[in-house]
Amino acid sequence: MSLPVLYVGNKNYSSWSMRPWLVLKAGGLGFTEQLVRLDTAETRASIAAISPMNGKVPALRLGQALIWDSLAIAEWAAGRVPALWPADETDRAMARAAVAQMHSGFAALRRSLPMNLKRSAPLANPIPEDAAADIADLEGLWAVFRARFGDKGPYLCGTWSIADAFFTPAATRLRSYCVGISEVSSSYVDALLSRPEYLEWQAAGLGEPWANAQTDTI
Ligand SMILES: N[C@@H](CCC(=O)N[C@@H](CS)C(=O)NCC(=O)O)C(=O)O
Repeated sequence: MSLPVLYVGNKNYSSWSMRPWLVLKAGGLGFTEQLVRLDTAETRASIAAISPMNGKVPALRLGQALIWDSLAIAEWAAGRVPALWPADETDRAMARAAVAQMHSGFAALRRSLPMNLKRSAPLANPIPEDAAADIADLEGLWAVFRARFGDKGPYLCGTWSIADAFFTPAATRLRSYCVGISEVSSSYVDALLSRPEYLEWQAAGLGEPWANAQTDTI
């Protein structure tokens, strides 16, 4: 069978695309990728042709089948490479809870501080209250995990897992918008953003010529 195809959005801006891409890379799973440009007049039609279920990227094509959600793609990868989740049953359930929270929550953080790898400046206005509350929750979550797993390594549950893939775009936001964070959060952000897989994604994102005026000027 031919290699899976991962459809992703612009690497500078598409946080949901980055997550499964990091998981597939970290799991050593072979895939080809196809970039669909976001925010153009053709985007809607291009994505609908690829992923009609939700009209969004990422999506993973497996022969005749399509997986159209970042977490489902990560779970498919973990079916092949179980080490993408922590080995211990309780640790794994905790990691899944953290991923579920990231996948369904932190909406204000995502809305007010959109991913933009090229940015290195605070928001023009103070961080809105709801986004600041999300950042406090995020830091609280990270602190609990780092206190519990700190002796096992620098990632959320010690060794790198799908949970780290899900928090990497959040880490880029804290860095891009120069958000003041705790020492614990800061070391975790550094660990995530110095991974070779992330650096490969970042280099591609920084090299993209496309701009999103709305995101770039907040
Ligand atoms: N729940 C989806 C969210 C995917 C999503 O929102 N993708 C954005 C890009 S990051 C998208 O495709 N937007 C379509 C558009 O902007 O036209 C997932 O986890 O994969």
